[in-house]
Amino acid sequence: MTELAPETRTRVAAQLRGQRIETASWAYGNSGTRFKVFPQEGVPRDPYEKLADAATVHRFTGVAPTVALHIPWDLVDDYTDLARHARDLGVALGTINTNVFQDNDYKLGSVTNPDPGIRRKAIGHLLECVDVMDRTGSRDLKLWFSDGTNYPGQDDVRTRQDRLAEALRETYDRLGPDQRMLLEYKLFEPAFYMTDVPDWGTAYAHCLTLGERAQVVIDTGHHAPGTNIEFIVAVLLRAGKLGGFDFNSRFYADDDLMVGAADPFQLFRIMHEIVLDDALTGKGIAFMLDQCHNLEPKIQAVIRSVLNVQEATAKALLVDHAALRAAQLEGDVLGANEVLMDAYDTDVRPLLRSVREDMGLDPDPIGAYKRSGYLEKVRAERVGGTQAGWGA
Ligand code: PSV
Ligand code: MN
Ligand code: MN
Repeated sequence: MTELAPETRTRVAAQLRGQRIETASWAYGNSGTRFKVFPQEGVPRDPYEKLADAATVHRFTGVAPTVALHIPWDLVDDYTDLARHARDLGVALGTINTNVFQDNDYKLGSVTNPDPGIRRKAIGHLLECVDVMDRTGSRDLKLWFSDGTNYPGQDDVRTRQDRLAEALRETYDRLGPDQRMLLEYKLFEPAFYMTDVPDWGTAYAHCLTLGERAQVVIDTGHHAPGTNIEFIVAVLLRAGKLGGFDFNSRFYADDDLMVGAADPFQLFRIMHEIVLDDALTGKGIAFMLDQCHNLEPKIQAVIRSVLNVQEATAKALLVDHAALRAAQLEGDVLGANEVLMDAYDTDVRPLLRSVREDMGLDPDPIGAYKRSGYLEKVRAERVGGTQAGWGA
């Protein structure tokens, strides 16, 4: 690697030290596909143990201090106590994810269901999740609806949008002044003909009507193949409506594989837009992982994912913005592209190792985790770990 100028190194290192990545409680539990869940030894038996695994990821990476919960997958009697437990472990509870997709009642939809009684039940769950946030101190409520239809004519698209708008309004109005609503879109699945929130445009339109604290969340696995996700990032940033990411990677559909595994260049392009907007820290964007580790060891996979995000970020931070701008203004098509590729082609691993040393961490988080004996310990202690909830 060409030596970095000392001032570049100092600037990039400071940004990398300040970066925050939120891990998801469900990544630590057993998961699989609709064909099979292959159980792993040592997986957590309850939300308390999931937090212990998340704290382990934070211990070795130093940049993953919060954990997203999914309600009711992470059902406990006392969320204040769970928040205290998280603090004792050196982490905090993060985004609260709602679940209005697993009850039999939701066969024809949750908040867009034709039956007003079922819509009331679904809204009730969303409001309960805000109660949970009050106890956990979480800032963000993340909404993803599996609602949609399988056949043309099955239900009326516009009426369903009206029902959705009503539910979002009631939930938004229940939020405290420091709480936000993140609305997630997904092209298809489980609905195969029409999804009620299929794309960023629909999510954006609802958020715009709701108010400032309603923001769009981009799950990188939720688009048609070939979609230019960094364009969506840029447009939402420009509009002040990007609330966060659910990071993962995909080859086909919503694969939920490790972020940066399938297309590290796409992740770099996304992070480049973030860096261009100076939105890595301080603008409230939540950088979350939404992944399932069906085959690979889970804690190690989450650590790997955090490192993948860090690597893409480090490369994005190395883009020479002045040179890029100059080439763009001169109409130097290849020159501008070369500026980006120079940054992308830089081996940032030595830089990240030294940043970790500056933070008092082992420069090799995966090696350090493996040497720590944590997995052997939990394998011995935990018998009969729980399902993540997903792919059951
Ligand atoms: C739906 O596919 C989704 O991306 C939502 O974020 C859910 O909360 C999550 O997956 C569950 O894994
Ligand atoms: Mn998601
Ligand atoms: Mn998904």
